[in-house]
Amino acid sequence: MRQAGRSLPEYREARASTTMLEACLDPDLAAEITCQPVRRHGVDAAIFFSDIVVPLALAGVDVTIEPGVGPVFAHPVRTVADVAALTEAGPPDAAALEPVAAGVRAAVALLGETPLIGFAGAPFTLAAYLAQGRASRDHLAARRLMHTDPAAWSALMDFAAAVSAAFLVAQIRAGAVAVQLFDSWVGSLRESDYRAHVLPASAAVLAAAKAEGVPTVHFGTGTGELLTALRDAGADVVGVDHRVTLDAAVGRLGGTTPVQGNIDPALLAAPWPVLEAHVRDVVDRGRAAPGHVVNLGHGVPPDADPDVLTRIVRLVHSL
Ligand code: 1CP
Repeated sequence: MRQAGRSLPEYREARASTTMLEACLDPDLAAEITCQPVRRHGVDAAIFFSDIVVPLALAGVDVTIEPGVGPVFAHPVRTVADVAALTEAGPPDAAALEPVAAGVRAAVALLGETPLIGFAGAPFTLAAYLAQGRASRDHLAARRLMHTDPAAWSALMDFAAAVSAAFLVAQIRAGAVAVQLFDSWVGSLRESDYRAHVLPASAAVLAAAKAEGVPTVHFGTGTGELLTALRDAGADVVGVDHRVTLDAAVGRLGGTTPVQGNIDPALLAAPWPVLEAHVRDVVDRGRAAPGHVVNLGHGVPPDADPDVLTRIVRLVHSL
C-alpha cells in the first residue's frame, strides 16, 4: 500500500529515466513494477502500479507528479467556473484509458496465478488534490468548497466519481479481480458531512465496481469515526489504519464486515522482536472479523528496509 514499491532498489532502477506519469502510462514498465513486490516478498496479491491522478491526466487535466511532493495541478479548482472548465471534457473513455488497460493485461499475464488488485482514488481524496492543487495537511480548500459553494462541490463530486469509476472499470475489464477505493484524506471530515456531501459519490463508484462482479475494499486514514459510513457506502471490506485496533474496528462495524489492515508503518523501523509482537497482535485482533486481509495501516515509508517487509510476509503466512 501507498507507493510501496518506492522502498525497492529494483523499482528505483526501473524508474530511473522516466517521470512517474510516463511510467504509469508505459504498459510494460507498469506491469514489471507491479510484479516486483510479489517476486521479492511473496505476497498473496499484487496491486497495480499506477496513481490515483492517472485517470485525471487521461481526462486532459494538467497534472504532474513531482518527486518527493506528489500530485501538482496547474489550475486548482475553487469555483463553479473552475469546475465547469475541469469537467468540460468529461471522464476518460475506454480509448483514453487504453494504456492503463494494456498495463493491467500485461501485469495479469506476468503474474500467472497471483491475483491483481486494481484501485482508484475516491471522489473526496481526488477533490482534496484538485481543490488545493497539491497535497495539504487539512484539505481546507476542499472542505471550504463543500460549504461555500454546494453546487460547485456537487458537480466536482459527480465528475470525480465518474473519473474514479471509469478507472476501476477499465482495470476490472482488463483483469483486476478485486479493487480498492482509496479515500486517504476523508478522515478530515465529520461523519455528518461525509454522509451528506461525499458518501453518495463514493457509493456510485463502489456500485460501478460491484456491477462488474468484483469485491471492493474501502480505505481511508484517520477514519475511526467513519468506519460504518465507509461500509455503508457499499464496500465489502473496510480498510483500517493504525490508529484503531482491529478488534475495536470490528466491534464498531457490528462484527460482520471483513477488515484490512493495520500494521503501524512506524514499527517497520523497530527492533524485530517489537515488530513481531505487533504483527502477531494485529493478526490476533483480526480474528474477531469474518475475514482479515493483513496489510499496513498506511503506506510503506520509502526508506523502509525491504527485508523487513519480506520477514513480515513470512511471519503472517506462518500464522
Ligand atoms: O504501492 C504502489 O506502488 C502501488 C501503486 C500506487 C498506489 C496504490 C501508487 C504509486 N500510488 C497509489 C495511490 C495513491 N497515490 C494514494 C492513495 C494511497 C495513499 O493513501 O497513499 C494517494 C493519496 C496518492 C497520491 C500520491 N501519489 C502521493 C501522496 C502525496 C500526499 O498527499 O501525501 C504521492 C507521493 C504520489 C506519487 C506516487 N504514486 C505511486 C508512487 C510509487 C509514487 C512515488 C513516485 C516516485 O516514485 O517518484
